[in-house]
Amino acid sequence: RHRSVVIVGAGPAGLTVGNILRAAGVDCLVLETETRGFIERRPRAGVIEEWAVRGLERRGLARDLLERAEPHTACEFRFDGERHRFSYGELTGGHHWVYPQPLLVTDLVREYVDVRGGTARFGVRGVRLYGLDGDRPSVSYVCPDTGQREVVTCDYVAGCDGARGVTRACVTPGRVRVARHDYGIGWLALLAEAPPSADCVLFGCHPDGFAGQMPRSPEVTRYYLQCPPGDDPANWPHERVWAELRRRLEVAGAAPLTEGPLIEKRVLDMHDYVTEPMVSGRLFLAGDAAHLVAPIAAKGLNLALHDAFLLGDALVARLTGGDGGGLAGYSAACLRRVWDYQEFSQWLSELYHGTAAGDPFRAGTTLARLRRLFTSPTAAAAFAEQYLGTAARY
Ligand code: RFL
Repeated sequence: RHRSVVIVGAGPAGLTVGNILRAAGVDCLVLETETRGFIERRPRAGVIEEWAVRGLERRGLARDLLERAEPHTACEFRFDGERHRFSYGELTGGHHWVYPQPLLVTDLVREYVDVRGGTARFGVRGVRLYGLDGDRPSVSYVCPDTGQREVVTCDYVAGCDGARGVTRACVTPGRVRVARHDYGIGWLALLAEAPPSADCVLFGCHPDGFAGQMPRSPEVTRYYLQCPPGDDPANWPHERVWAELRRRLEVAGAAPLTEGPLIEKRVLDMHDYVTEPMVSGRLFLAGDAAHLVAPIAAKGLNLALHDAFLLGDALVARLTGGDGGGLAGYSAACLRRVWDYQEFSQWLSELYHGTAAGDPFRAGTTLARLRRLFTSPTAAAAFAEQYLGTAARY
């Protein structure tokens, strides 16, 4: 069997590429290790930038999102025992959208499979890629129903299988460089079955460690607590989590935190990588498969969508009009935004974690950086631009 494009991974990147291809009548196959039910419920990101929502909308993929997502126009820093509201909406007229990733994935799968008639195989095992340097690569996988290995030839492979996928390892050795950065910091990522404690994102920059709150829905709220990397979530029973969140987030004049049962508790080690170029022969990497950005600045999903728009459009131009310019420029066009967001995440990491580094000098410079956001309009404008992802033309 032959397909124009085989897409490995049904996350936001893979499903967006699939939808763009199907809208142009390009035949493709999506291969996913998990079940459809599982990916529709997997909790992760929730903050989507305005340009990304407009990109989805232009491709007919934002109908439900625009009906149900909440625009957010402010965040609040809490440090030195005080709250400091940062109204980036007032400053720039811009906003973020809060829309939980499982809802976005549910919309994208429905549109791809049920509306645009795309083919997807869920629950596959053992995906392998062959012949990527030739003009007829192939992909094989073990089909869950039969246990048989199936082989599909194709023109292009889209590697959209996330940070733990297999496609990144299939690049031709020596032609691709992976740049890595390790923050040496862990975050305990929590989902609480409780309404948000404040109407906006909270960043607690405390000498005992960072704590954050991100509203997800009226019923569910995400919290983060800085912890040692590799820490065991079992070290964080309910009482300890809420005591630590209160210590790091509660300040004078703010309502107490709204507690609730913790429905997710996992430790994320803060690290980044960037694969350069994001292309090897006929394999094009997109999203977390190509680059991981620690969730410090909530940028990963946005970068995945940016790649997917460029890759989907470039594949359509190549396969329907013979124009290979988009594919030739794909990696460089993605990487400009990737490096910009990586740099912002690194800058923001110091803002979040610097006061807890155990170094009075870093604590001093971090507090100066925090105060500058509220005393210098230029510093505030620069932060707002990067936070919203509107900083540069890429
Ligand atoms: P995904 O979403 O990981 O999807 C990859 C898909 O590939 C499948 N897969 C395979 N399929 C076939 N064969 C294989 N060998 C396979 N191996 C894996 C997987 O099952 C999966 O379905 O990657 P994609 O599409 O690149 O999307 C990236 C985003 O999911 C990710 O960047 C964000 O979730 C990061 N992130 C956040 N990003 C934001 O922009 N804003 C946020 O607020 C935000 N919060 C977060 C986050 C990530 C988190 N975690 C869990 C790392 C919060 C958390 C806790």
